[in-house]
Amino acid sequence: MAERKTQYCFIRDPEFAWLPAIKEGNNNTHAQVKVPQYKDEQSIVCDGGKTAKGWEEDEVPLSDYNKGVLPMQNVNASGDLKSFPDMVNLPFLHEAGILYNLKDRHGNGKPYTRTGDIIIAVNPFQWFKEIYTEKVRSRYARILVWENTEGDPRSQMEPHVYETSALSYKGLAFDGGDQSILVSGESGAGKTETVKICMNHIASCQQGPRSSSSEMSPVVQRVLESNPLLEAFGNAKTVRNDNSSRFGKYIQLQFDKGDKGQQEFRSREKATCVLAGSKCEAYLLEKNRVVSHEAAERTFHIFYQIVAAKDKSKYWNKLAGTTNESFRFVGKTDTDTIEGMKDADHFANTVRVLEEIGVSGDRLMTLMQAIIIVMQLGNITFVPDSKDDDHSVIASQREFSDLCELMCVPEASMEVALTERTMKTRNETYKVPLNPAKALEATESFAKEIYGRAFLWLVRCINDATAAEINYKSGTMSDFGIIGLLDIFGFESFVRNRFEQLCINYCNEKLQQKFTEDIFRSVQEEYEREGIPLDEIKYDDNTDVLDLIEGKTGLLAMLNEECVRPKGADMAFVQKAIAANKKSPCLFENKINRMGFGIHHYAGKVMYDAEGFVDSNQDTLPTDLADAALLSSNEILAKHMNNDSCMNFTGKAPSDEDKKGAPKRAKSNIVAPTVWTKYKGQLMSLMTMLKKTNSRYIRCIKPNKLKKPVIMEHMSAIEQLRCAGVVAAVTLSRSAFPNRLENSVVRFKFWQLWDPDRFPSKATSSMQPAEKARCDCEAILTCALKPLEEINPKTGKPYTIFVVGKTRSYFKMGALEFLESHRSAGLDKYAIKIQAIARGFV
Ligand code: AD9
Ligand code: MG
Repeated sequence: MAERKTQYCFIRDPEFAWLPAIKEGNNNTHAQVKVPQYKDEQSIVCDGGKTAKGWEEDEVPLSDYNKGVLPMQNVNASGDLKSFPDMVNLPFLHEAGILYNLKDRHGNGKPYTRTGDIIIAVNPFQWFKEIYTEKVRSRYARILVWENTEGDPRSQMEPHVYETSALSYKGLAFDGGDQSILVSGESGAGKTETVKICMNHIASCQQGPRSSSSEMSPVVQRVLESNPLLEAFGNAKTVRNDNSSRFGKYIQLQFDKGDKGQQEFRSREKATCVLAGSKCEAYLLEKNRVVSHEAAERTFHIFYQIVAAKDKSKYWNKLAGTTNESFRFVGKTDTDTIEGMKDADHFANTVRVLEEIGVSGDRLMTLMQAIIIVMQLGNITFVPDSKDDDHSVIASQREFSDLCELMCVPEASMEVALTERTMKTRNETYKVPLNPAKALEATESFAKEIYGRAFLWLVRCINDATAAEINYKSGTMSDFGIIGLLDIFGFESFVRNRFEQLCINYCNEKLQQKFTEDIFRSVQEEYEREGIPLDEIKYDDNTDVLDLIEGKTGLLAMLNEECVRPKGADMAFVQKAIAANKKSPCLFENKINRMGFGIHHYAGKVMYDAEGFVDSNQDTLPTDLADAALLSSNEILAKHMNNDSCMNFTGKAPSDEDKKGAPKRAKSNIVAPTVWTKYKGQLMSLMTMLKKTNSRYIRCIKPNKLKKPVIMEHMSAIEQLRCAGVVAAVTLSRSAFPNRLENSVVRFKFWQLWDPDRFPSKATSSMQPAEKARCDCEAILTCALKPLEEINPKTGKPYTIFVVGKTRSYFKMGALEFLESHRSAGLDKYAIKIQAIARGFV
């Protein structure tokens, strides 16, 4: 019988990243490749050329094989692509294989896919209620937490984020160590929803297999309800997501693990690992959104909620009759409904939950009035003084009087604070006037600061109401464990990237470093389990980029240095940073824009525009405004404005000694740590916390920008997989042996390439089936891959082409392709099957 020459493959495409194709007529230099003509997104299905007229032919040089053509092996007899719930089982685990596997599952209503221990969650943009039912929830908890099963029970279950939550709970309850779930992805990919799904599940896991969530304890309820509250104040509608979190958060669920002295809780029957509270840490609230947002977007939800509230005049009588347009910072919006609920109804819910966590009466008034003060600040306008253009006067007198009344601050003090700036040098203190533009800038930074403080105040209130530490310290709780859930902005690369993007990407580099270390560890563990030598694995880490950012002469140090110079400038920062990091392979100059620079991040190149870096990094409130705030009767303004902005990153206020030694800046006389210093401190403590936990990863993918079901945009999906480190993880786990197959599959597929007389198997009848399969594979592969054998001149021994582990066989590049191409020579697939059955291999 003639040798079968048709092979399925993926070919690179500029528009669709990879397209399924058929490779035919293999000669030694070129392959004839058929690709589908119709590049219509919806019509691309791997139909193995079933509709022949839809395919065109192309000559592809075989030298391109590794660049432009990738093997596709998971095709069934009718030419359809077979998808795998766990991508570890994909024989060829490359970018194209991952893409089409996810696409196929996404198209078939399966949002979750596994790659080893990582869950990839493709946002379905439609709620599949049936996969989140009580029954499904308790099934995952029962099988993964409570039942004693042999082997990995996940192999029998559809991948789900419930397995991540269940395994985390199990890890904490039975193995004892703290756990974490790190969720990442771009805006709108589904991070926040995923965290909520996991939190709900964890809260129900503890109740054991038999109880139902209708008996939810008040602690659990409070912990779960703190989510919508944070969303009211920290989320906003953006073009990418109607309910976009404009801050990062790390929620630590705290569990009472029972008596420390007794280890009994580790046994399933007596497990007492009960959710006792939670604590939340917030990162990088997007304060700029308070003062401006794109026309198609909105500011934070709470502003619309207050304006829409039926009883708004309760919080300030002058709100009566106002609309969104009455406030410059709020303005026109094309929607009054978020996640299917009207702003007014959201407000009623916000107030209900606030009251539940103890923010009621005067405290509720304090919070709402702080928000209204922010809104009112946006209505203050300035004009030049008729006598001097450099001075400004308040133009919106009535609005201003209302503001002062609301703040309970004398008008005269407030006016001076908004229109003048106090400067201090070593020997004297003097005031300089602000022109209208500068006065407006000061007003806006005041508004941003008040909002930021109100948000942190709220986070503190939530923590006070939900944290279990108080019980712990008071002795009612003796051992205390944690499952942390991280919902943090993914890697960002826009047309124009600013200081905020650098902060976000720095955070992602830190997390990537941990991710790589964890993946490396899991690969090590797999190899150990399979009995394979470890010296084969090599991987690239991102130490170079982290050095460039946080090293001694790195960007962070250079920017901070520039911020304490009297005339710190963005341009000087760029030039110094470039000069100090000439040797860094990750930094590059922007030849066109001297204010620009580029960084080779792990996820790709990003060009930054340093304009505004020095200012953004300072973000300190002028003393005049901080002092005016102290006069206010509103607690958020009076107590929480000044002291926190002077916190250094260890959390302590700087000592007088610190202040003396710190360089003075003419622009502002507050010596405060920069935004970056504080942020770095926060990240360092986050990383320290995470390092003490056993981390699991969920990578969220946004399949399309239209936020529509079913559609998968290839280019963007691949980009996200790369940014999420999925491709890197796969590359790392497959660096030594790119392809793998289960031993039983190897034996079934390739036995006909075996000459048992020349290469006898060491299997004996007394062996267990797995051991037998292993021995057979050893013999089959030694025989079948003989033609590829090459001698290493240094050792005189053959190079390794394959290794047979306890359950899987691992192949070097090209070996599996070789086996596949020789597999069916001389036999058709039915004959193979019949003979395999006859030999007892199936
Ligand atoms: V952002 O960085 O905060 O802008 P997230 O948090 O990644 O973003 P979010 O969780 O808010 O995205 O999800 C965006 C939208 O996708 C939600 O409002 C839902 O409409 C939709 N979504 C997310 N996850 C699911 C899901 N598992 N099933 C159905 C989902 N829809
Ligand atoms: Mg979110």
